[in-house]
Amino acid sequence: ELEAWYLDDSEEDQRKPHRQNPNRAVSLEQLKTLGVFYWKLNADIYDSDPELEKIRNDQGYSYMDIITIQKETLPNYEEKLKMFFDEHLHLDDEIRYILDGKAYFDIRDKEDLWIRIAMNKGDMITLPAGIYHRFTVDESNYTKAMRLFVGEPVWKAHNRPADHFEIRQKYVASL
Ligand code: KMT
Ligand code: NI
Repeated sequence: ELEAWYLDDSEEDQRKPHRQNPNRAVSLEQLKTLGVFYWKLNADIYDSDPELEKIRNDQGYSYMDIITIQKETLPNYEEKLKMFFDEHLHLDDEIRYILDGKAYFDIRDKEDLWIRIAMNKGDMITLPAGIYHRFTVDESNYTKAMRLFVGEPVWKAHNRPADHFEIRQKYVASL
């Protein structure tokens, strides 16, 4: 089961959990109302998993690649982490499947508050086009993730403010 919570407002290391005290948990139901969808898969068999195949077919996730986010293997690691943690949106859904390690996705709720989603091995989510979000590794500084996309991938991130995009207005109207 996926775990999510409202972030505290400390400026400390982004890789820390940043839970409030007491913790304010966010349910999968709440995430669904924001357009976030979740699957739990067996990451040990990702390259021959019929469940993953079915999701990819049903959702049209034709493209996939694998990114390993760690200092040793990702060129310009610190710079990229900083980029990923800048609040942004995309014009398409962001679909990520954690194959190993851990990571956090932060998303904005309807009141513009930050929700942190803890992603562990086997967790797959889609963030809807137009939602403001950001990404970080946790204190283990390591995650291996599959990136999926409908058709040819567009990685372009539009940093906030990006409210003029039609997809943003469509997303806000859907809430
Ligand atoms: C994004 O756009 O937020 C990302 O691509 C995050 C890093 S991929 C696990
Ligand atoms: Ni993104």
